[in-house]
Amino acid sequence: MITLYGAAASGSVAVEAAMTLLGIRYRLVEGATWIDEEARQRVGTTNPMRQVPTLILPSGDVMTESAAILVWLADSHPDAGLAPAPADARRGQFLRWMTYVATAIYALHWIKPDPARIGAPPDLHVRVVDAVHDRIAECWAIMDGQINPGRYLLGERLTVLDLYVAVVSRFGPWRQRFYAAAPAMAQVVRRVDADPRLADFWKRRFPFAAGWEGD
Ligand SMILES: N[C@@H](CCC(=O)N[C@@H](CS)C(=O)NCC(=O)O)C(=O)O
Repeated sequence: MITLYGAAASGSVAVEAAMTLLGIRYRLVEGATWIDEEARQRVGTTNPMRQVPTLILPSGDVMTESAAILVWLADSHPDAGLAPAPADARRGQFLRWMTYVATAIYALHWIKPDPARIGAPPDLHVRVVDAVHDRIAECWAIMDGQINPGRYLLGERLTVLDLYVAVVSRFGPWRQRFYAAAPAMAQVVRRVDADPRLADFWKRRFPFAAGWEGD
């Protein structure tokens, strides 16, 4: 069985959502790495980046990087249609936006738990986090201006890109700001939030608690 180092309300939730849709059973090692040193140390024994999601495959291979994990899961289960196949005309855009979310947006979150990680003095931490949020909102807006969603981001079928954007857009600067920055994608993430196949899953792993969308 696959072992997943993950955490509620983290990027691992996108991977867990994909495994849920694919009917893949996994053993979860829970730990909020961004606030819990013990959780960082635990996952650090297999992933020196000390981050979730980290997967240990039945072969013993370690798999990290949310975008790569999502693409790999989708490609390993082609009948489920969670990614355009390599020969599909939408494949290029699929890879483009999976990589963009990982690099332009998700990677910035590493700064936020402790802006001293990029050398910012304590009196500037709030300003740094605000600037990170501004940049994330800008990157969502740029993506929104370049993508022409149907029911889902790449057309009429849900792909792992939809799961990825639905989850990462719940992080700061939170959904209200995402809706304003990315009105076209806003409709898609609301559809993914409401997917009946994931209703119980969202409740457990990224609950829509009061105020979850932010101001
Ligand atoms: N490049 C990694 C980033 C993963 C990541 O940033 N995970 C966060 C949780 S959402 C984490 O574990 N942070 C730990 C830390 O900040 O030290 C990926 O795409 O999977």
